Amino acid sequence: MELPYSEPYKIKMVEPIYPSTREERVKWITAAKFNLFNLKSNQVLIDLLTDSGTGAMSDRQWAAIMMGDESYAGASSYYNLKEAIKNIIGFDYFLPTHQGRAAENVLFSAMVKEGQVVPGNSHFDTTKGHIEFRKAHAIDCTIDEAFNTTLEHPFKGNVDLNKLEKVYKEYPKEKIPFVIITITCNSSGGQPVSIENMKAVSELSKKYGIKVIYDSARFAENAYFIKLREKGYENKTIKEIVKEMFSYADAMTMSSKKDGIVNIGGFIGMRDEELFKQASFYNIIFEGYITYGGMAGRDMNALAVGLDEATEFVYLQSRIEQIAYLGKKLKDAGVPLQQPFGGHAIFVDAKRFLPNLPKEHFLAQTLAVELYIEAGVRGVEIGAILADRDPDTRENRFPDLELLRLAIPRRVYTYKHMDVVAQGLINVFERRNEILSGYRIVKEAPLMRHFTVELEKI
Ligand code: PM9
Repeated sequence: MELPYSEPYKIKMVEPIYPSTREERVKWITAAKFNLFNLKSNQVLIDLLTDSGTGAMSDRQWAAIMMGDESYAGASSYYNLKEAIKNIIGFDYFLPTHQGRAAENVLFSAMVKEGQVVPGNSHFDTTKGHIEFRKAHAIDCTIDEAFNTTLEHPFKGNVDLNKLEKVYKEYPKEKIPFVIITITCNSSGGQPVSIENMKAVSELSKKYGIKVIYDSARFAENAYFIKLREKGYENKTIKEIVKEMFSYADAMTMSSKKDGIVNIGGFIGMRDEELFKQASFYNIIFEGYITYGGMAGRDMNALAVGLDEATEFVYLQSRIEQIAYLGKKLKDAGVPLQQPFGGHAIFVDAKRFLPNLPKEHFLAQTLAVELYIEAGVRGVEIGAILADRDPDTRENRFPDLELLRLAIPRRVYTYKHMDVVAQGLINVFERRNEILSGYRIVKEAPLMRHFTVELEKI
């Protein structure tokens, strides 16, 4: 009989977590105005709020930290990272930033102007925020299949080429600074984009003279799905697939807190020297000198190692299989999920979970609060609160997908933790008919309201 695989690491350091009672959790979440971002971390048993910056670094990464060069200019850590980006991703030019949205801020300052449109596949909220902050508009061109959570499709992150070409025909090229492809596509459920689709977007965009940018936070997970699902890639290494993926892009933004397996950091990768020069100007204003851009030398060193580790098959297999284990347990119990399972998270379909509640009750948020009260598990809403208001009409936007995301930090939790998460959500599912109302907003910020929103029970 074939042996099962196991995690390709053993644990050297642990951090205690504490259980709490249901009564304590009700008190804490009420004081937090039903916004899970307002909870203290010690009020949470299993924290699936995000997989961003929450991973466990390896001994190689900690060793690299000790070798960090903190010189203001020209640090060896910068050159280590530059070399890793060139070798793994393939871009000649790069700028470090303190995290992903900072990379967006710098690059978009150089590229996006008021009145422009930026097509893409379900732009992430910070990406959309940085587009709308510049009084430009994000246009969603994701394939329709992504919005039917019951449909099995190998690449639900794909861009619909007809939708994209419609944008290219409707607007002059001066109005479209670039198309942005998010790999994997977080907002549609951690779903991958195929190489075929990346290539087709690149060819179409070349025809219309439009640049292609990747939002690359989970690029390695995307490559893993390509290896498993796309014909012709089964025998290629993850690193070979990554190189090909990026060969179809002109530039990239990166939140290194995800597939860089570091706690903080980001960068912009570029092919074109002229764009690098323009972006460097904004990097110096917003982030720091071009050879550190908001990152400590030690963190750049850890990131160089993290990029290498994240693009190894055995690491990706253990990560993505753990998520699938959680997904399968929930699916077997009938919990409605986005399928196939995502690369970094399980996305629970709150519309199908709570079909009797009106959308104005913020279904995914309601579910997130219920799961926290049930089991001390913190997930995050990817739904109408996150979708924010329309910048023109200021009306609430109710997206097609109303999801509760359970994002799994890298190399942090065990299969036993997954059992607790699954049972907690299954318990909520079994009493779902007793959930008769959700929440209304009492206070919100003008942009990216989900971080600080205050709610009350309806
Ligand atoms: N994503 C996430 O949890 C962290 C912020 S919301 C709790 O999924 C993509 C695809 C992301 C992303 C962050 C960013 C921004 C850009 N693109 O958080 O600024 O998923 O490093 O990256 C989060 P930073």
